[in-house]
Amino acid sequence: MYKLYNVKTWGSLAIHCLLEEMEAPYTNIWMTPEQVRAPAFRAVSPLGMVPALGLADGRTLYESAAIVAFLVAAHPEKRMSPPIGSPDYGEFLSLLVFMSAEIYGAGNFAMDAAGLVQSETEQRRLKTMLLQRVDSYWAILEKRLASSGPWIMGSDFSALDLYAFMLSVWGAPTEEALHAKYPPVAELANAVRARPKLKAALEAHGVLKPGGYVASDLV
Ligand SMILES: N[C@@H](CCC(=O)N[C@@H](CS)C(=O)NCC(=O)O)C(=O)O
Repeated sequence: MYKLYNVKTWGSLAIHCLLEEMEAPYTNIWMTPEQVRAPAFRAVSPLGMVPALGLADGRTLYESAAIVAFLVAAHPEKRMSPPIGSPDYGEFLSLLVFMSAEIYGAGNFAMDAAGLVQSETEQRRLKTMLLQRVDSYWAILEKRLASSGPWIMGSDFSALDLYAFMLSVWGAPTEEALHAKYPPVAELANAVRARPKLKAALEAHGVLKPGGYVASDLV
């Protein structure tokens, strides 16, 4: 039985959806931002971040890309990735790490501009540059979806689509603006929202419809 450390609309959203799609047994531990930031949580997740996934043997995994790569490999029969070790799986990993390290990473830095540079002018400039970078990364995903969609791995739905969906929910300046700019991303998000197994989780996160995520800092 897994243990998912989960905060509404945060980085645990994709893992929550993946566990639901796989019908994997797990205990859902809803946390508040304050609980995540409390020093005690660092014993679970060293950077004090979600997602974190407790394993049956007492260990805990952190870093969203690692958790996705682990879950799809631990449950290959659920076919949430190409066959492990295949060239397609290599491409799946490239896209997973691209989304987690680059899109998620740059978005996080944009939100934390005040923690990175001092003056407000520099903060605004850094945030603008990082959000432009994130936008250029969406253009890469859009191109892929437009040429070989509807899913990121082509005709096969996979964990990558849940991950991309989560990132799109955080779209800047809004999810709706991201959809308007990149229609294939909107189609992917709509298709993820239509998956019956995800209804309860998406409702619980408040993202069954676009616009459920509010980050005043991202504008
Ligand atoms: N690289 C990490 C990033 C995780 C991350 O940034 N999580 C955010 C929520 S989306 C968090 O827990 N932040 C802690 C905080 O805001 O105090 C991953 O991919 O799992």
